[in-house]
Amino acid sequence: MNTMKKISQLALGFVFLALVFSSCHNEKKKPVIVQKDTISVFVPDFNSDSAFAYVKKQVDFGPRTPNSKAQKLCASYFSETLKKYTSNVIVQEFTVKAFDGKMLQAKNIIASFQPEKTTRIMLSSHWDSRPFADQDPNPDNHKTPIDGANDGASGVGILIEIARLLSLHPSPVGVDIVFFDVEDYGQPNTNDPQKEDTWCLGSQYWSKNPHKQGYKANFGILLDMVGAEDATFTQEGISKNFAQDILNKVWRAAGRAGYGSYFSEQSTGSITDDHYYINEIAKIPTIDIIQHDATTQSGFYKYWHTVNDNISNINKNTLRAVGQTLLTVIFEENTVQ
Ligand code: AHN
Ligand code: ZN
Repeated sequence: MNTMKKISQLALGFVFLALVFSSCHNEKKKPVIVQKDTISVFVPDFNSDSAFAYVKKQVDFGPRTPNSKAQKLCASYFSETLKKYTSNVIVQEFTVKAFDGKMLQAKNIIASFQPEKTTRIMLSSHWDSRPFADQDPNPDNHKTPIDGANDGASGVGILIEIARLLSLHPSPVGVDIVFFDVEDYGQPNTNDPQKEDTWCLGSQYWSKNPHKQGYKANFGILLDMVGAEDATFTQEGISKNFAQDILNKVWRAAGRAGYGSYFSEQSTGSITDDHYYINEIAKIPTIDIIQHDATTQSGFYKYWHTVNDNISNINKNTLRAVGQTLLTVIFEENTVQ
């Protein structure tokens, strides 16, 4: 037996004993097999009431559309709230030109946990809401801004709850939480000639100008429309092309967390979402956890870009399924499953 092996087995024995002696608290510990020893890894409990309250708080500002007062107030709410959970909060301010020629003031918000750690996971979601309900069955609503309770606020609510938990329980790997602005001001699908790259302007900006020079994460997970009752998350095309191993990791974690029924092995079409630019430009392998609904024509959430994407259609069980899965990924990273 060589020296390296001896040291690693001793270290494992120590970890094992240390955890047995600390296991008298009623905290959740998941058994994980490492070589021949079973060790327990602490995974915090996701609080779905808390996450729901973070979703509602955003929606209560009104639609967070670019250049609106709600956008300003909600951005301040994010920095104030995240600063309670970490001292490393960066607000990236920029201006982008929309498909309609409008100049949009935008803010990406980044909260980092344990920035000194080199092994890092990046979690993201967009926080703006679409200024036009152009998929609403009633044409009178096509110019009405949406609440975006699911399309935007659900992912952000889950990530603020994770920020709260990371402030109480430091994770074994570093985590960066990124809220992208101006994802949802894309060109409507009309007969007009379609322009390129009109969606995801905030993530395009961040991918070309990361908040820290040379920023790297081992992998990324984007959340989009993660709050509807009985949602199914399928394996989306761009995620499969760039990061099949991360899909496997997250889908397995969902199973261990007890939420495998939300995560389907089915492969579905590619979606131009923030993760496309994170993969293509920033080169961080990133998946999109996004609801697929086989019963709608778009394949998206049934109230996607309609005035019914409001708080009454947000479900706490789905928020918990996604949140607890992410916590399992974060806290079991660097262990052998
Ligand atoms: C397109 O429709 C090209 N992308 C949809 C991305 C999206 C919009 N996600 C939420 N809202
Ligand atoms: Zn949208």
